[in-house]
Amino acid sequence: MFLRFTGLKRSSFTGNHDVTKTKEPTENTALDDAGRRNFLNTAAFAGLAGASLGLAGCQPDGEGGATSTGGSIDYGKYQVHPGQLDEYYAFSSGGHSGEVRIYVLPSGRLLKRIPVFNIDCMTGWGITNESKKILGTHPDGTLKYWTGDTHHVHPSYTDGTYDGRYLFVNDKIHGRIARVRLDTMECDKITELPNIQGFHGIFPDKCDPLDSAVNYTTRVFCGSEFHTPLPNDGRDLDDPTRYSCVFTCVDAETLEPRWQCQVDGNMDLVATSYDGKLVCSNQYNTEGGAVFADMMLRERDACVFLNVARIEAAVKAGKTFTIGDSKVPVVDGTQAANADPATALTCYVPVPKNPHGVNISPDGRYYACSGKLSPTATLIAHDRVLQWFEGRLQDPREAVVAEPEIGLGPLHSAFDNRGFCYTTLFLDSQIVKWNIEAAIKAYQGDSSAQVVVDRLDVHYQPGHGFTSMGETREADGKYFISDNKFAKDRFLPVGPLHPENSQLIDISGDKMKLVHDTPVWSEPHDSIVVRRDIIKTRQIYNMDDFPHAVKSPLDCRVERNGRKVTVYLTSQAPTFGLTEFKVKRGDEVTIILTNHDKVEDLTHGFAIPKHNINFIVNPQETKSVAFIADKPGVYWCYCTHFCHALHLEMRSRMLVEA
Ligand code: K7E
Ligand code: CUA
Ligand code: CA
Repeated sequence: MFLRFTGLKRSSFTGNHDVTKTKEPTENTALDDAGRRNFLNTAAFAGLAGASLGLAGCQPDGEGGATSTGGSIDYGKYQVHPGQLDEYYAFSSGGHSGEVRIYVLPSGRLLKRIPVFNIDCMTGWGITNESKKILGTHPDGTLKYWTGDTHHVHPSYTDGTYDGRYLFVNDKIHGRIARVRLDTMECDKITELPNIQGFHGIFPDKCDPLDSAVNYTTRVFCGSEFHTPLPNDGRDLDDPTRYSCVFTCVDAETLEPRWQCQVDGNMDLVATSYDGKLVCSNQYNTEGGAVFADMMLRERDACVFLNVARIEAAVKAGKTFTIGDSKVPVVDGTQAANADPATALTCYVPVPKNPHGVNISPDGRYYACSGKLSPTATLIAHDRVLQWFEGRLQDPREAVVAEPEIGLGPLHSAFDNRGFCYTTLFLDSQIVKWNIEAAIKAYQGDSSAQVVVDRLDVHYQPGHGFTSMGETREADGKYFISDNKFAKDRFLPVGPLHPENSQLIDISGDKMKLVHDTPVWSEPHDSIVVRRDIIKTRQIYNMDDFPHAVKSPLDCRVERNGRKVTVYLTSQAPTFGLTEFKVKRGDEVTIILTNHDKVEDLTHGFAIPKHNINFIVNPQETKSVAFIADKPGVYWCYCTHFCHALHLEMRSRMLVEA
């Protein structure tokens, strides 16, 4: 995440934010748009937070296009009536909750939370043996990590659009990548990446640059934000000039790293091209600063592009090294080693100060890199980056084809299917809609080009913004979501911790229309909006997919092997296969539970008081738990998931002998 500008926009928070009203003028309106930009363009960046505070109330209507106010909106047309289904899934990262969420649009209803890097006592994630194995344990069976920080979710692609197979998600804290199966909406693999810290941007490739027949995701690219000593084993602690970062390519099937590429600077967000040839990441800390003031020294940072085919050729040719104990081959993508375009693995395109976010347009032609500390977005042409690698450009900066001024604090951009880009403006608390071709013309000197065509106030301080199907070739230009970091007065107060505000905006017309606010709890960073027909889920599991399934209620039993006791159990509403089972104090107990119900939606739970056991089994699913029965007594194992009229009666007894 970017810097939190504490105290920001306090004056505007006190205004009236009813969508039907325009913003109220505040004390700063005297400072016009141009003056404001110059102010931010001066060298006074060390005082950025203070400067922003001073600008807080400035609410210009912007050049080109007055601020949309909502106008008269037929809210009824976005309603999803009882019994009706929504049009889109939104898969959302859960930030430092460590989970992934599924909500649906246009209603904004939350359907599911998918535990990934966190522990969840409803599903038993982090409690069952199966989930612990995916999460990773120490030799004694305890979890290695039980915290996570998910920022970006991106599904697998075929032919430049979502194929409904997988969702990939990052863990910024511990540098892990996870995969969620989209048929069950459950995490099935997690890998901890070597040699990195602060794994932030993640993006699957959209086809294979080496094999034109492979038009689906086979790699997932992972950027690391924090530079560290390599290897990070205690050396060079006090010398940040020796810290570095590597970019990781992970195999989408095995989820194992294929290669890494060392780069100068850091990596923030990641975007991949539609032809598989390039992957890029915006860099806000090309300075290699260790404190925030040092990270803002340069007027320009960069967007680094990796040439995937060249890197994989170098890996194949063994032009690699390794770092510490890691066996993952690493190539040298630093600027010094890649000055010659004819052989370069990487291309560093200069972009203004501390960019945040990079996204590719659905036609595959442009990358939009947001300015964050510059009021601009930088448009980089895909074919021109390729031309640099062919030696046809003098300077990587020539790959930039537009750099419109769009407003203050641009963070993330999304696209429709009509040539418009929508960028979140964190400091302005607005979404700005701008025309890509007009921006290119304006950059070429056409002063009549109308770049910014609309602005919409959002509430407040948007981070990510994303459009329906906008990260695919099938962008449909219907909806934009503004994920706002502050909600302040938009919902009933719930104490000092506020929810965030996910705002649904209709972008199908000339003017953006704010449709509704949906509260989301801390703290999604990014989401993707997927057409519902792409997602095909299972209704029940297949018992044969579980090697340890207890195939028949007649197989229910207790087996003892020394101190190890295994309890084989089934569930079928409203009973468990054993009404009681006996163990001895100190036994290492494993319970294997197979749900024999075949009815869709018939999930059972299994909880054991005083033993921290709590999990669910869905229809035809098998799960197991292991624990020490260390307290003599009677323990009612009960069904936690309301399943039947006799749900409360659905129990078994664990009898622990002294
Ligand atoms: Cu919050 Cu995508 Cu991690 Cu920007 S990042 S907001
Ligand atoms: Cu089974 Cu409730
Ligand atoms: Ca910088």
